[in-house]
Amino acid sequence: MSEKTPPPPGYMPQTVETLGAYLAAVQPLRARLGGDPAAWRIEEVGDGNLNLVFKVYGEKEGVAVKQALPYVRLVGEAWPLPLSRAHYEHMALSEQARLSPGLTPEIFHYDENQALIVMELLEPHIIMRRGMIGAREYPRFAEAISTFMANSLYFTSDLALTAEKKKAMIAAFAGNTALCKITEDLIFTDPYRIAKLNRWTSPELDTYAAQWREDGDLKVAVSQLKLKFLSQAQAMLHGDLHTGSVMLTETDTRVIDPEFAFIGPMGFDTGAIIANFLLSYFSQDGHEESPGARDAYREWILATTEDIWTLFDRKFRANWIAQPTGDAYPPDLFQGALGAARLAAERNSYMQTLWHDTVGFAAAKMIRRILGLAHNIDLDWIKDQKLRATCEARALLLARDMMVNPQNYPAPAALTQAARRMRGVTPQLNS
Ligand code: SR1
Ligand code: MG
Repeated sequence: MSEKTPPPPGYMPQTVETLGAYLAAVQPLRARLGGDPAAWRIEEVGDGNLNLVFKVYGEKEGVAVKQALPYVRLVGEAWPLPLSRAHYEHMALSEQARLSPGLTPEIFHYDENQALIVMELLEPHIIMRRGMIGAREYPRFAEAISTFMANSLYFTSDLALTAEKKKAMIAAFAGNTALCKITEDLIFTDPYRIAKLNRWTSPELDTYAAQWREDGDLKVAVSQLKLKFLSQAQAMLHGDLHTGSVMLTETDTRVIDPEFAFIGPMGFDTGAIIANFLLSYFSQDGHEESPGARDAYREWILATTEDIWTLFDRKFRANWIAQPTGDAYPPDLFQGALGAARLAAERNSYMQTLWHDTVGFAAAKMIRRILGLAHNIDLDWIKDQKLRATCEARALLLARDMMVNPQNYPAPAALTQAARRMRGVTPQLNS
């Protein structure tokens, strides 16, 4: 848990009663919203774990407002959390917007002292996780998220940046330690030990939770991933790239909420999105109207999982080939046909390593959503507890194998095939 640092003088958490006056005092926002501020409609809609989120509707336009609280909203004031996360979010959002235009919300206003960002109101977009619970297909998503990841990861890596710029970026994000610590604890540590905040579907999954705490191979594997997370400053990460951090329609995708941004291993971001697709896949049994009713949707999820990686891989390599501007792999060392062939082979090896990291980090993210503090509504909303535990146990079993035996998953098709097989398994549950 973070030390309690007092909020800066003047910091005030907004409410639906106070926000109108705040926004009306910022002339460009007042003009954007339009009309009489007293008539603006304001709703608090935050359903995430950390912050306040408001929708504000003026006579002309609407805006979204996100404000950090000095504590973790999910847990309360007993868990202080620095407001500086809004600073890192703003910095990451600005960089992501530059690298992937049109794939993030536009920022209209940032107030560092209030830890408050005013941005584009995304409507009729919805949170992707909710759309997937409702079996909605998003035919453009793989294209959009692969572009977002290929650009934000490639162009902030040593493949694209000079060492000087890369080190400046590491320094700029180095202070986001409290948010990194949440990840270090909640994803890489707590699910594998007795921790006060852990929870799982009990008693059905009690034996799994106990086995996961006793599993030496798994604890070594997750510790290796944690070490990568702690030490591998590969690129600027979103840091929390799950389907709750995406708002979209069938034709427009936006990535939101990069407050966990820092310079870390790329597979942590690519793994996050794959993990959440696999969790959605396993959860569909708990949401379908009758057995088999969502077979086609399940196949859409798996096909899209494969597309996400395939498109990402293609775009990342294309960036590398077109713009090898970084200090890594200096073009001078790879001249001529022989040099080009060596570099091409090295690119293959780099992407294979990144895929294996993706599989490992995806596994860690699946396990934390089932045995740790913060769960996903994809699974939590399954009312039939036994059915929920069945879906969760399948995800746990696949995740364990992904983490301990990544060589079983040389390509995305091997992963999706394993998911299909695992769905056919009837797990043992406690009663
Ligand atoms: C205490 S914060 C729990 C989780 O919420 C965020 O979305 C991150 O995933 C974090 O791990
Ligand atoms: Mg978030």
